[in-house]
Amino acid sequence: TAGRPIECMAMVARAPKMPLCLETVIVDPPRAGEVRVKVICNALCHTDVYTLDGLDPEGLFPSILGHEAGCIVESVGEGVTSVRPGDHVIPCYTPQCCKPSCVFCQSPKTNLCPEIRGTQGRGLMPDGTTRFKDKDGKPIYHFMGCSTMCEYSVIAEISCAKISKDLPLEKACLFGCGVTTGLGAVWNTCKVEPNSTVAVFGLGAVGLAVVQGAKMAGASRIIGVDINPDKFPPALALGATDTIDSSSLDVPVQSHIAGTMTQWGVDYTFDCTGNVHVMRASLECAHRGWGTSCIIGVAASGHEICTRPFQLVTGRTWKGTAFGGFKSRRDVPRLVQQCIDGTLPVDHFITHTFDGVGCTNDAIDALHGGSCLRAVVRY
Ligand code: NAD
Ligand code: AHE
Ligand code: ZN
Repeated sequence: TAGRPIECMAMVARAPKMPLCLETVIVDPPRAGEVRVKVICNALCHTDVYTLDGLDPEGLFPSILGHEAGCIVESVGEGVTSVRPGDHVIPCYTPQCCKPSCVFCQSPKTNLCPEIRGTQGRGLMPDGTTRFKDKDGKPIYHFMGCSTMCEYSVIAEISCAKISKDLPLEKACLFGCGVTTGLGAVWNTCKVEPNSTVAVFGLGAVGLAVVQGAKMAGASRIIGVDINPDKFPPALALGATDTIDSSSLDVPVQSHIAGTMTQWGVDYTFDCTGNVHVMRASLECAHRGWGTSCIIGVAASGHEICTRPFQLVTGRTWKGTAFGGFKSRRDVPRLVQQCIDGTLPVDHFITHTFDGVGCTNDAIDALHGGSCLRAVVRY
């Protein structure tokens, strides 16, 4: 197939708030610096649903969503040297160009390589064109530089993390977004120290990865907050010491944590909901004098955060993270290796599996159902 267009099945997001459409699409061969991959499985992240719901200011239609996948390289474009056909790769929406001239890749302080961010946000490959078209020849947009709700996709070489073949792609795909993000928020963005106290708002896959990462970092108290008590058993199993159903409180959850459960708040807090009111609560229960609150959740278009500046004057820090601060091509292979070695179990995140790209709407229903962490669709 190398060098030729591939006809295959994809779930196309035709319009906001509409179910995905199972369609035959044409996937063009990779151009210079690009890689065409066979998608073996794709896990659904809340951000896919958020974009499909029309909440992403960068959302485009028609597009092929999906960004948490396990893939095998099918063919490579001119000049590609870091991967070859047959390699197992995780597409990463945060690329890593590694150029000496990239001040972001050269800095240990960030993972936010901007090399292809402009075209990625416009649903295009780095040369400004798309590799997907429908049966009528009409272009379909890319999404987050990944577009993995398709049997084949084309991604930039700098977005491809090459991983060991020893971890089944069904598990490895989790490192494409949510699990990596939650762990990295704790380890890289906040650098949670042993004996720290932590609160986690939203106990989906991202929040539970924060719980798992905090436990591994040696946190002494981990408070899990959700409005769905079904999320408490997995949180407790991963190391949460307390759980709060914030919908059943008669005081603001920040006063309950900083006031009732603790005197001054907790050392680190994480928003894993995308709700700006929760982000405020999360900041306001960070410890007076030194508490840090990290925003992980993605807020809907037009929503903004607010708090009294006094919250910052009195020593709290508000920060955020993308992909947990991990440098994708360097760090994803390391996380996969930790999983193979048994020091980073991830099986508990896979609560649902489906067979066939056409089942992606079932995965969306599962995520809406409330008991789902990650639904993995095997193609
Ligand atoms: P999810 O839908 O599986 O989990 C969200 C959880 O938040 C659910 O358990 C839900 O019950 C809970 N929740 C909702 N409203 C709440 C409230 N008011 N108070 C407390 N809990 C509440 O989603 P996910 O896949 O775990 O993703 C979580 C968030 O992180 C999403 O906003 C997603 O877009 C974002 N995200 C960001 C990054 C990043 O790099 N920054 C990466 C992955 C995901
Ligand atoms: N496109 C949106 C925001 C979406 C967003 O913030 N995405 C996160 C990743 S969510 C993964 O599930 C992110 O890392 N953003 C950094 C980036 O460069 O996209 C908007 O508001 O325009
Ligand atoms: Zn995601």
